[in-house]
Amino acid sequence: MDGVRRTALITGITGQDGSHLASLLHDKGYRVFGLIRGQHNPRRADVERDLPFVELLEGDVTDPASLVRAVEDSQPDELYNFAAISHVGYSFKHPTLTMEVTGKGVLNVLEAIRLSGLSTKTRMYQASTSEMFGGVDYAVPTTGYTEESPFHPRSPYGVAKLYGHWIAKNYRESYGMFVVCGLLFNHEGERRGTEFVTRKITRAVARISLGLQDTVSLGVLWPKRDWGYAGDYVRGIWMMMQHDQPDDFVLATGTARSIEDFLTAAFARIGVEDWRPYVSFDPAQTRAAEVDNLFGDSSKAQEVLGWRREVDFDGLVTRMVAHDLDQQRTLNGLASPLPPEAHPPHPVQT
Ligand code: G4F
Repeated sequence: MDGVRRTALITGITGQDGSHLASLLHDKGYRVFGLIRGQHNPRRADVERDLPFVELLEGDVTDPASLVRAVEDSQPDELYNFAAISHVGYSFKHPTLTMEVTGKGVLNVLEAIRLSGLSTKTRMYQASTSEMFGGVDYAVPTTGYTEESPFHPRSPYGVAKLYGHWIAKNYRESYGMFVVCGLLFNHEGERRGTEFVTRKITRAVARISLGLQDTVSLGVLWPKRDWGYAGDYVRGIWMMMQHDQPDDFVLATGTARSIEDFLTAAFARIGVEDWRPYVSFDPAQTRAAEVDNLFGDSSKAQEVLGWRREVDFDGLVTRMVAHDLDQQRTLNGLASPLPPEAHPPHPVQT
């Protein structure tokens, strides 16, 4: 830091990326504000407990006036827009709400910066996503999707994110605003919500191992995703915002693995070779359209920003299962037989 304390405003502070980024920015000496929704948000207490240094401002990305107030009150040097309905399956059930929050919410954030007269001061990060690439086979490059690949979203979530991506780029081009778009492939970890498949699996594996649960119900197991560690990706996001030019960057590992692969790796951590007896099919977890195969090429972020991931797939699965074993033991009053080396260090790496 240059001696002047920088200020950041994070929307989506209750989510995985908001949480990781708040920790990272706090460690770097930032003053951190978080936008929190609703009068009685049950997750407010979690943020106050886990991230006590975050100054909470009430507001909602669907409420433009509340955004203007939050931006004026915090005067951020950097604004990170993570607020979204981020569950792809949920977006099929609530497509209109998804467009309001995940799509139009981006426009509201951009306008709040502009109307507050902070277009030249505030840098903005827009959380774009690999879901925008979607699933057309002919478009899958052999080395993975890049910043130049065509988009073909396959869900209301993906379509809403694509609107957010283009309106962010439009404000960059039209008004010269410093708006960065990160095209992040799936990123997981101990702070991931249990509604997403990786954490649903690692939590279930821990509970099955401890005799707290017999099976886990999942949707289709063949889709492939490019799974990285959220702490690494949030560090990449911060690096994008420190670059001298606003730009688009892919963050990915470059390797696609199926949900079956993830199950094999997770169950292996508790000594189970054949996971099939523990997994049942739940049609409610399937989607009206599926994305078959997503993997990205992060060469640009590596070359331009010097970004590297530190946690590989095996390391990711190990730390998630170890964390969930620990957490389930604590929640259920069971003794911990884990040796110290099984406990991963603090998840955020700066
Ligand atoms: O874990 P998922 O829900 O993640 P998905 O759909 O890839 O989206 C995540 O990553 C995106 C980046 O590409 C983000 F933009 C997005 O916000 C989110 O973070 O599902 C992964 C795969 C899908 O193919 C899904 O059909 O797992 C399959 N799946 C199978 N059974 C399941 C389940 N997904 C969930 N959530 N729950 C299941 O029981």
